[in-house]
Amino acid sequence: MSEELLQAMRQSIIDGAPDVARSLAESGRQAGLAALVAIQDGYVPGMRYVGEEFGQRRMFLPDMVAAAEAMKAAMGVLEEELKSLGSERPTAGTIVLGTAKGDIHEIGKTLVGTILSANGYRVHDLGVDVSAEKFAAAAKDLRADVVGVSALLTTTMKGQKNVIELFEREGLRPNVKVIIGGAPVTRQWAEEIRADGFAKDAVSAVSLVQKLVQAQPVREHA
Ligand code: B1M
Repeated sequence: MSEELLQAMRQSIIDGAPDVARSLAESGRQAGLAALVAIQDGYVPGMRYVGEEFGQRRMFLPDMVAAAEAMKAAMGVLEEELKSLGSERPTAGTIVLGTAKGDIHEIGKTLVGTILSANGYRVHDLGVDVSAEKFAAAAKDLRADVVGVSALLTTTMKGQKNVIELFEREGLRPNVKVIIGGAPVTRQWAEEIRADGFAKDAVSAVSLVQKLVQAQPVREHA
């Protein structure tokens, strides 16, 4: 049953069918299918397929837009469950999150934020197309422990580098860890630009943040 459901979820993204995607997410909830399984094994493979087909010019921009709408419809249902996964833990740390300058892909970044919130972190999502200056201002204002920069385009990965370089120039690095992620991002890129860490998906982003926040020195308060 759950294999069939996962397959239907994948297909609803390929078809760009928000109503179907939403109703399957509801069926999954009723059947006790974990939200993360629905996302990772149902909807995301559909997104991956659409991306590959787009790359091969067998699907086009409107298909990607429709797939994203379907994904967002499903996430609307599943986010409630993801948020409730978290316990009543005190805040584990403050995270500023956003997608790099010039990049409007938001689904993966939003998912990372939801899972971090569910794990007790206070997450400030700056949205998409965020400049290095905006990341720096938010990190200072909010006294962030970790700043996360998502990039889905090879051309916008340089926005991640810009954030790190600005943080270095402004002397923010000792107090604020900078992590990066997104489909084209690799460990090698993270090392090259001196990021504090890289996570390949939302679940590994949580363990990375946990490790970094635990290792943070105690801050001096002005
Ligand atoms: Co675009 N797009 N897109 N797109 N899009 C990709 C990324 C692409 C790989 C498709 C392809 O060609 N095969 C390709 C990029 C090629 C490249 O540079 N390597 C591409 C392109 C080319 C473009 C445009 C340039 C197309 C055009 O206009 N001709 C354009 C660019 C717009 C811009 O940003 N300036 C564009 C536009 C769009 C839409 C607007 C139509 C739409 C986004 C809608 C939205 O987000 N509201 C869209 C979509 C949907 C995709 C694909 C199909 C799916 C992305 C997605 O949501 N995946 C994508 C193909 C693909 O990725 N395979 C594609 C699901 C999501 C859950 O996964 O985002 O990878 P992901 O996030 C994961 C991990 O990466 C990780 O955790 C997440 C959850 O597990 N992660 C992090 C993400 N951020 C993290 C941050 C972290 C840690 C982990 O720490 C900070």
